[in-house]
Amino acid sequence: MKTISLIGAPTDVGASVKGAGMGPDALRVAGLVEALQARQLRVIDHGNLHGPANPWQEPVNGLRHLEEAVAWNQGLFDAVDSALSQGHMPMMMGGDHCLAIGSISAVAKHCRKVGKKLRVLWFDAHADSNLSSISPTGNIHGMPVACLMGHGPEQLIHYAGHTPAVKPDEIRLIGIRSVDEGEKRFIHEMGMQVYDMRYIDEYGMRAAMNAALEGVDENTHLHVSFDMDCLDPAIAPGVGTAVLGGPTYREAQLCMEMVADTGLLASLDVVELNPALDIRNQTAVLAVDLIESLFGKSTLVRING
Ligand code: HAR
Ligand code: MN
Ligand code: MN
Ligand code: MN
Repeated sequence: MKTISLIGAPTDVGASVKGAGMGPDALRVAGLVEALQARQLRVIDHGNLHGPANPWQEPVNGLRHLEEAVAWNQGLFDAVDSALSQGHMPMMMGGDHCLAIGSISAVAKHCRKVGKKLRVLWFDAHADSNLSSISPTGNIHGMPVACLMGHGPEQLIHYAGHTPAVKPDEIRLIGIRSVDEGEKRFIHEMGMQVYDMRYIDEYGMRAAMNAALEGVDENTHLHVSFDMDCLDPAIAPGVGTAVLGGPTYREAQLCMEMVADTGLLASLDVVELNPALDIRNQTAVLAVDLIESLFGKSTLVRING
């Protein structure tokens, strides 16, 4: 029986909209633990990590709340590292997306140790590939992809023990539709593979997911980093930085189902859920619904494929 380690990281230090810190509890209220148990998974809810409060300051040298982001990511790195070394599947409940730095750094360390290939599927409206020198906001939740690829402040790029934690060909960005000019240059320089909304409009979600999953095999550790603002705000209003034109309910379900079909999911982040902006917890309920699909709950009527 698979064991899921739920790790709550209740902070919004990486954002400039308040409220993502309430995400972990909103997921619990929406029935996350029960839903996973119903999928025949053993669940250990480790509760919420502790870390510094949000000091609510302006950016310094292009970075807002660096010290606080470093502390939260260290705590999360340690928690995910410990879950993986016990053979559990870590599920990080954010919190804002800067937390993926600690979470995925621990996953990258684990992959190197056990000799697995890493593939990160990054579902997001944003590219999260900013640098302090080009970010329009200084918000660190706009920078985790760059940090994981070794481009970021010293304190955020060495958790894994090898830098970069993630190589450009180990990550795929999916659902992207809000990219800053500097990020576009960075993405091209890195040679990252991006399945943006224009790609999804033209070729469909099935083609995008097939392309994003190309090359994964039994020796791949598949990590999903799911930013709730990836989804169209019509179905997911409870996020701090909503962008029109995201995947529909069915397109999102298809993504989850195609990941489930690989049988390779090995770690997960669910981030940027902002209960303060939600309507009767519907975005958290949707997150739980999508997570069920990620773990194999299917609407398929076909029997034996
Ligand atoms: N690109 C913008 C910035 O860097 C907006 C980033 C918003 N990020 C998230 N995470 N919500 O994806 O500030
Ligand atoms: Mn994000
Ligand atoms: Mn986003
Ligand atoms: Mn260094």
